[in-house]
Amino acid sequence: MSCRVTSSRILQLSRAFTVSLKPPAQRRSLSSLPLAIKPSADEIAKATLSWKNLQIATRALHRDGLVVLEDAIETTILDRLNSKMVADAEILRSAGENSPYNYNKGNLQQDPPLMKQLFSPSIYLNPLARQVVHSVLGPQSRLAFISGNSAMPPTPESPPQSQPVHSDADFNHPDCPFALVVNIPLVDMTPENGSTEIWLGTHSLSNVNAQEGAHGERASGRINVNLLEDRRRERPPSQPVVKKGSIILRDLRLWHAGKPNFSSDTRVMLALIHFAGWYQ
Ligand SMILES: O=C(O)CCC(=O)C(=O)O
Ligand SMILES: [Fe+2]
Repeated sequence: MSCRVTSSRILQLSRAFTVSLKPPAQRRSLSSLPLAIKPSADEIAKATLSWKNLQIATRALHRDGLVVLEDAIETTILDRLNSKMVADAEILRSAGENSPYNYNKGNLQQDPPLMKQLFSPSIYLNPLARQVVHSVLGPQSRLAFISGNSAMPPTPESPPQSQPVHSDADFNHPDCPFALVVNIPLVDMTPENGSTEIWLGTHSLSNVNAQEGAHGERASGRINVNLLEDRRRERPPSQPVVKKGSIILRDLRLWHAGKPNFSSDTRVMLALIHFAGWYQ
């Protein structure tokens, strides 16, 4: 049996490419806010994104380095985990200089407790997130890092407690998607409570030579300020509002920064890092 590429197939393919081959002038007007997908009731019931939404998510990750899936996790389980992690955060913070903080004491690196009562596959093995991860990183990608970031109040008005803009890929890495962070906020995230600042599209600019601070140092992966100013003119950063129940998928290379929490409640966000099967 022969396999023929028909002319209508060629037309379909060429249409698909026309969409992605935009001239640079059009690219400059891209939004600073992330693309958000709201799966339908049918997609949620079947625990499967439609091909259309999977395509939208995959393309957003390649173009922006980040995409949001809204209403993807039932919130009761998030609330229970949040109560425990907010209490744990206070204990971690009380260790002061010995607490596991990133850049500033108000930004804790905090692992979720892997207790049976607080475990849910919809968090750690979410089928919609896995579908997108597999689409971008390949089917044998693996979850290799389970942790979280807690933005702790109170924040002094001055100096502001922003993290330096950085890439979590603070080591030599391939120039293609090789790792995705699945971020799961346990509460609504807003600029008031320290929604992460994101610099869409910077994943493809990522290069360890443009960073300051070596891998393993507390303040590693900082992006050179001249590069930041150039990028700000082209596509400025944003601090999006992300509703509880959402899943954020972020290319590990993307520039971002933890921001001050001006609310009175700790903001916990899980960070589950997936690597391509072929990566090291
Ligand atoms: O907490 C956040 O919003 C981001 C924290 C972060 O990027 C980090 O600690 O590496
Ligand atoms: Fe980070």
